[in-house]
Amino acid sequence: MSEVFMGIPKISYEGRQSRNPLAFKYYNPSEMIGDKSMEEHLRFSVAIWHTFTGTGSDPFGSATITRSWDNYPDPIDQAKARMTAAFEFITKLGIPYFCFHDRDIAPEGKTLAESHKYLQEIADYTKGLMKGSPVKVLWGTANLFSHPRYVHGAATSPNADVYAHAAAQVKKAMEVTQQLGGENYVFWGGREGYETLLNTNMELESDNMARFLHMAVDYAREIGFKGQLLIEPKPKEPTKHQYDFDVASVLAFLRKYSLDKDFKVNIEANHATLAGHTFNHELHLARINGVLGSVDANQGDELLGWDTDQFPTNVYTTTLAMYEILKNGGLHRGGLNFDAKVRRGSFSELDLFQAHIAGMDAFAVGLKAAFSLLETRELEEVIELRYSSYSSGIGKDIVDGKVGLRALEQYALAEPLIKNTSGQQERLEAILNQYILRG
Ligand code: XLS
Ligand code: NI
Ligand code: NI
Repeated sequence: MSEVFMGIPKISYEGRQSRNPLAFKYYNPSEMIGDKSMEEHLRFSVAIWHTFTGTGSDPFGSATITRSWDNYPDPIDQAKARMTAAFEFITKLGIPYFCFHDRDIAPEGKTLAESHKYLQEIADYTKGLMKGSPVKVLWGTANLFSHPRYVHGAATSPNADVYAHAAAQVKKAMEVTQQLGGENYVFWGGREGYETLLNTNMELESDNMARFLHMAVDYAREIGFKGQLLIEPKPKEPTKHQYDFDVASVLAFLRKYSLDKDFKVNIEANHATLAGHTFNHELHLARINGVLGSVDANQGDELLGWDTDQFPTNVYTTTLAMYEILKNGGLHRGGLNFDAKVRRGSFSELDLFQAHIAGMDAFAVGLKAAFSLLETRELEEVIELRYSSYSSGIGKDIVDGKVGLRALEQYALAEPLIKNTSGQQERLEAILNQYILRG
């Protein structure tokens, strides 16, 4: 195979003074941060769909992006060329993982059997590329939203035939993910939601979704798939109201249907902001509930209300995200998947490299700042002190479950001196800036 990204060398670390657009300024894979290297902490991944199938089209205009690997009349040849290009790209960036949907890597056939056959052929081809390559699969998933059959959803479709088709697609995608050694399998509820309650049986849809996920858990066990199963919350888009709205809704769903032992969440920054939360709010909530599994590393635009899927360059956000991830003891089997697309105007292949470099550098800055913050415990100490009234006296009795309303009333009737202290938000924000800026 001839080189696709001609003239682009393996990207290396040159340090913050570098002006080389094709070098890392902060991401130094082998640099030790505590007892792990940056590479081990960050576990980056390339999203095949955005980076290798994105065309830049939007509701107002057609494609602005043509890729050199898209020039094949035969869709199977094209799929192979795309995967070959992806491996060169991922290797040149020194990224350890990639993520895929079944339909990004292989074309849909005229029948389900044909689709399965195509997917298997590309999976076998990919397996060949993986031999002797350090590139691995972070997660696989099934695209249950693009084809018109999924117009009313997949696992929440009112049409049982569609449900069955979706189940067959998940079965095959899971098998392929396993064959490629995927470390996780993701369920993002593409069109699992509703447009209007006037035509929707939400209770049945929700029960059916749970049945679907139980079948997936059973099948994963049956074939010995050891990867972590993940649900990716998103509040809206494409449907008006997506069922997996945010981490809190997903937790309630998992607990209601006894799926909480089998699933964790894959948190996407832009989905958090669409839900009216910060990225670190969603990571934090997942962490304290033991379900922080993986991350779709992107960012939205504060002025736009949709999933812009931009590359993450905001170091303030990456620092707060890495703070949660470090407190979680890392992402374990998960990683930081760039579910991000270059802007429509950034149509060159060079832009693809620069976008990933920008995202990797932003997370490297975030990692270092967050690590130092945790090492000095400046924020941790403030928080501990703020809640210290629960370490002794009446507070400890509350925490230990020793008192009820009667005992608390008695305590309060004695009118102990109530003395609140400042929350010091501005000082804490300034401290955070100090850690980011000394990078
Ligand atoms: C779309 C989602 C999607 C999932 C994978 O908004 O982010 O890309 O990550 O199906
Ligand atoms: Ni995503
Ligand atoms: Ni998204």
